[in-house]
Amino acid sequence: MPVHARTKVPRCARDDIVFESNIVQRGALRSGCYNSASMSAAPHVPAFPRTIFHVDMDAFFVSVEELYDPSLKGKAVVVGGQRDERGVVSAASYPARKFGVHSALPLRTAAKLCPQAIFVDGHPERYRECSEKVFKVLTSFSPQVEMASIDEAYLDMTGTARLHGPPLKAAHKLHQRMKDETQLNCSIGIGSSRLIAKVSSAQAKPNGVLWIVPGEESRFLAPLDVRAIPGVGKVMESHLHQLGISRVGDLARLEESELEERFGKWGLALAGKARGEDAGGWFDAEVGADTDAKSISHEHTYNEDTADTSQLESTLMRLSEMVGRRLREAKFHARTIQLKLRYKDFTTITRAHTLPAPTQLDGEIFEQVRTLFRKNWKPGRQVRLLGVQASSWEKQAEQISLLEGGKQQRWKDALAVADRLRDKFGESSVSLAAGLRGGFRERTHENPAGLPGKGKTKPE
Ligand code: TTP
Ligand code: MG
Ligand code: MG
Repeated sequence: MPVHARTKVPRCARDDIVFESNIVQRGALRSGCYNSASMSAAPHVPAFPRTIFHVDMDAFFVSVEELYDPSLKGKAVVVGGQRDERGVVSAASYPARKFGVHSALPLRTAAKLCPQAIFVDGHPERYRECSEKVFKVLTSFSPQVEMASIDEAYLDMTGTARLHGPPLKAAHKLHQRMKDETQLNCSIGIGSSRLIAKVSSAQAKPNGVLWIVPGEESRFLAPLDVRAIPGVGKVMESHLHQLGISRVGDLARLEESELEERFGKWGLALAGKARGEDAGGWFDAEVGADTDAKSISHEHTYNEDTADTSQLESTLMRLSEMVGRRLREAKFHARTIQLKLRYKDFTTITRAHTLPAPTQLDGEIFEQVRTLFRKNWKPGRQVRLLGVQASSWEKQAEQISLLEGGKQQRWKDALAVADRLRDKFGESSVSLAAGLRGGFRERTHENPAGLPGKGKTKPE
């Protein structure tokens, strides 16, 4: 018999959500469904509601680091760099979050808020490897999987009841399989839309499963802060506050036309989202349909600002190598290369160049980005951050000219060897000569492009 475990309430405590700990599972898994008592007044339920799972790993980078150093378990841990470094927190453990530490906070602020925290450098190759394992587990469950970032995915589980049982049972099975295969905890939100699944997984965290029964969407969303709606950021929040709207329920009560008048297309989408619909933006697409990443980028923030040309260009080389590697992993060829340059006073410029033929070679990316840098950097001016971005994909490189072909192929072969060495010995084990002085521990400012599951629904 399941036991009610109302002592372990979700992060934003909701009296109306009943969480049960399933005694078959480890005691820690909290599981429940949102199904308000007044079902007689239930709104319209579609005849064939979709069943979407949103799976998100708990404190992902921290949990991966704990696998390598179990002494970190249960402690306040910050991943992303050392306490006295510039740059930002990538991930914070749940004990660290109690002190107000969260992703994107400056490391030094995190150290002030939580002096006892253990600061750990990030290891992107470890996270990518674990992300691939996560993806494998998910695809063993449903053929329709779409990774939405390095640690989360949507699964369309509609029509899988005969195979996996009803939603909560299927989610327990998936949760257990994830734990067995990756040793990591995840939280699973289940709903009739991607939006509901995403919001409910956040409510279920950490280590929980939450099913929003079809028909209950609006009632589930109503008491939540407007920020719980994906896409509502600080700016939109303050616009809404000015209108006296702070909860999703307030939003749902507004006339659609009023929202449209004030915020245009986005206002209309917002009205739909407040009812729990996949209205607007990429949420409209079927799971697995809108998948291709738009760009791949890497950035580096210096501990000390610098105006040293060779150091700056070495960093660009290293960033180009990292971008090139990700392009090759994702089997993309990029036509547009962009430089990002942030000065000491935070003035930031971005400059892009479109290549005559698409590339995935480190040297070609570097050549372009260095040209952009030399054209746009004012020598002597202190630089805080550099970034390299590749975009405008083409699946196949255009016909390589016969003369150039041999050279290109030799580079490709050499880079394939370098990639294999990096897989084995870590990101910094191989570098082109110019990159050496730019050597740095990777900070994990990478966008989620080229993730497993992006652009395809089955692993290769
Ligand atoms: P999240 O899933 O947002 O956060 P999380 O897994 O650390 O914690 P939880 O889901 O339990 O709330 O992000 C996944 C990883 O992505 C996170 O561990 C680190 C990385 N990340 C960054 O590097 N920078 C960021 O600003 C964010 C939000 C995440
Ligand atoms: Mg997560
Ligand atoms: Mg996530």
